[in-house]
Amino acid sequence: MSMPTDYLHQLQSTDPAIYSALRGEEARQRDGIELIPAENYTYPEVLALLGSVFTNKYSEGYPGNRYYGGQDFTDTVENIARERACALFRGEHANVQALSGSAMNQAAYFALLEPGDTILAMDLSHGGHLTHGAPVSHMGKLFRFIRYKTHGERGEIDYDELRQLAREYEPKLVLCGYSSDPRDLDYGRFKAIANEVGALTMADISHIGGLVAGNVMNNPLDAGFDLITTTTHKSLRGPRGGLIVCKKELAKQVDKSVFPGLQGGPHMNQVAATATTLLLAQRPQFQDYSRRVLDNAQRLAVRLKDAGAKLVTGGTENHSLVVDTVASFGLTGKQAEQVLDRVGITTNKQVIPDDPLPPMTASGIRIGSPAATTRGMLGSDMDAVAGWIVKALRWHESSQKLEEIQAEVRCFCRRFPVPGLMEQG
Ligand code: DSN
Repeated sequence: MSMPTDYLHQLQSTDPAIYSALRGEEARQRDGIELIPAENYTYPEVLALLGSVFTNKYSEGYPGNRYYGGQDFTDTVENIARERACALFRGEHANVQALSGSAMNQAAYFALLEPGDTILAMDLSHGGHLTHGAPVSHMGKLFRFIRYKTHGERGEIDYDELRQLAREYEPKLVLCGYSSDPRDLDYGRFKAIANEVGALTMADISHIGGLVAGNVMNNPLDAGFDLITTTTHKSLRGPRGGLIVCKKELAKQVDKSVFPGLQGGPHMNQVAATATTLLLAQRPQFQDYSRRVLDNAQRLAVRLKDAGAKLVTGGTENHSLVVDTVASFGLTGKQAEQVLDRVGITTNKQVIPDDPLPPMTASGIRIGSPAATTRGMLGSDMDAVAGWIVKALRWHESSQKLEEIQAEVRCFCRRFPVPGLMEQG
């Protein structure tokens, strides 16, 4: 299946500047290795639905109870998406309308809390997300966040410290989940601590949503969590968007919080694409894919460590890893990201725990395996990728070396088609 080509030809004559940028982005995605852990290559079916006539439709409200007419088909797709989300994550109720991750988390907080309430959440530099209470985010201003950190070489959560914080601050919500932490979490222990102080439990599994759906990582709902949030475009491979899955008793307040509390009309092209993503995530092939994502991340971690790189947390239990580039190569995260961009390997600068450098410079880079795995790369391919990363960062002052590596990367990428691209180069 390919993108609707007639639309694209029309675009070429209507808006050549945007058409040419689109072609440029296609080539960038095709000719380089995508290692940002939050990114992926979605399915051709999802690209088709995102570009479909569902984008024309306003659907404020929920199936069977909308503010506008003409909802036969939108109701069908939203009901299917909700049912599939519940089945996949073993939840009782799902809201599939959040426009993306930040909106999803904001809606979840306002479903459960009043402004000023206390939330126990992970510190940003230890892997938490902006919406988990970073002082620069609106959420950080509206709620009182108490932050826990990771500890030791393995970067683990100290659950005794967490319990002490919970007893001292009596949060109304215990929040776990991360955007940059290579470890799995013990949701049972989070839940037990929350129970002790009468707090609700929420897990933001945005990064690992696909890995939980693929049953290769723990599911917080199995441990009795009240609510999970996940974006749909990361390890889950779907469209940009957010899902909230929760207990039945929270259904009404969650739905009211998303609409009309926070958003207006949902993007029904995105909801339709989410429905198809959730169907595809139920297949055994998706479980195999999820397992390969973990295997590839571990292989990358081992090879980078063998080559002398220092990994924050020393390794990985999920799809991602963080390299301390200052300690390993004498480069800031920003410099390392730029060097790797030059050879066609895309990563992102990343703060490390209690980083002395600001986020736009950072002491590390974040690397992840979901996108490369989607293209069909396996363990031996990860050996080559790790080799190029280390060579480029070591020889960053040699333009000739960087050009050689870029040529090798480009040639390597031709073996791995990008799903949904019309021209594979
Ligand atoms: N931007 C996403 C990430 O990179 O983790 C989360 O907001």
